[in-house]
Amino acid sequence: MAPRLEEFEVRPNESITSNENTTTTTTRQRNAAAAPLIRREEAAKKEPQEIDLPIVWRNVAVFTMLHLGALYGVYLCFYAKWQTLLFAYVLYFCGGLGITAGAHRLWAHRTYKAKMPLRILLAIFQTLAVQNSIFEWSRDHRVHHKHSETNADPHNAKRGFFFSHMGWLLMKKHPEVIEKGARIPLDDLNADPVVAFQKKYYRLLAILICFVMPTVVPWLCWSEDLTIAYFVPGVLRYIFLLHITWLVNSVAHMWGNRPYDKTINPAENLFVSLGAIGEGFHNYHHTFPMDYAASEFGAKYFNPSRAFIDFMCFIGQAYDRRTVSREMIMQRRMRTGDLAGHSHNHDSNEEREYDY
Ligand code: ST9
Ligand code: ZN
Ligand code: ZN
Repeated sequence: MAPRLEEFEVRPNESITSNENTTTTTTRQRNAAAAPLIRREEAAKKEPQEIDLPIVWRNVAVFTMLHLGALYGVYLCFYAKWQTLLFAYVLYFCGGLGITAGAHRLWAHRTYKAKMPLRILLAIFQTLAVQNSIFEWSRDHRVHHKHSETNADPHNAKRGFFFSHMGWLLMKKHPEVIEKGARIPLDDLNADPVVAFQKKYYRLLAILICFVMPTVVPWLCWSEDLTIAYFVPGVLRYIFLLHITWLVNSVAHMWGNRPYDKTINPAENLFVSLGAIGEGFHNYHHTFPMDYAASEFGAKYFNPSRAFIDFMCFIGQAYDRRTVSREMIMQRRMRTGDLAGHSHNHDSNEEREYDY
């Protein structure tokens, strides 16, 4: 029988994979709660990596074409009107919010609740990013959290930088992704009519919102050349946002500080966060996935996605933001992380007043 959603959710004092009971990694992570920390390098040695899966040449061809198109888009930037460049940036930001505030924090982790108009807006933004439907994105992401850095992780960072960055989209999924993914509760996603509608018409919506609209708007509104409109706010903006998102799976799973949990790969990476509008604080996020801010800090360290959710709360479109108390963060740092630099990082003016 499939587990209930509540069983899948991770509480702050639990290891990310605390429901798992089959892999060496999980045993290690569970032990980490009580025993001295085992080094990540030691754990890596214990995990056999199976990488002999068929390449999907269709995807290789499509991504090659898109990347060539994006390069042409870079060249065309020099000939684009300023309105077109601004429009491309706005689309990048909106698509980013569709991933961070939408697919990630709202649908995959349920860190806050959103009313119907906001859910529709975020679904449009998420479609603009063309990173698979909300349903598929959230399903893969839940599997990623529950089975991080194992064969069941769709973009297992232990299979190397390229695989975790984009290689995982160019080959068949490891059977364990599908097998263990089938046990992940998805009832909430199936029950959301916005998610269901987007899933049903995904291909058509993706073409219209991600490629047709960005091409037609500059052409109609400020008489931009159609080729420039297609390659700059269309293809280049799309590929750029993809790479920024993928950096979270590759760079932020390899390099950075680990103040919250030293036993896991995800790290705090400010460089990634700057592009990923507040999603580079990945050690915090994997330790406390239920926090809507996906970071211990707000405005002090660039986090526009959190500001967007706060604003939506202010205008009554979002509510029930979930977060973690300072006390809990400190306890966890003492148990599995470290307190180095804490006094510098701690922003005493920033209350975590929305602790519920
Ligand atoms: C893209 C996604 O780019 C990017 C996600 C990034 C995530 C980042 C997370 C980081 C945190 C957030 C940070 C945000 C930062 C944002 C910054 C913003 C400024 N569980 O998939 P199929 C089953 S997408 C359970 O075909 P194959 C299921 O029955 C880019 N079951 O597997 C499924 O059927 P269905 C654009 C699962 O054949 C069936 O298996 N998109 C699961 O091995 C077959 O599934 C593309 O390029 C699961 N997890 O093919 C598309 N998975 O779905 C690329 C599968 O009908 N994808 N099943 O239920 C593909 O072509 C294929 O998936 C494949 C694998 C070739 C990769
Ligand atoms: Zn991750
Ligand atoms: Zn996440």
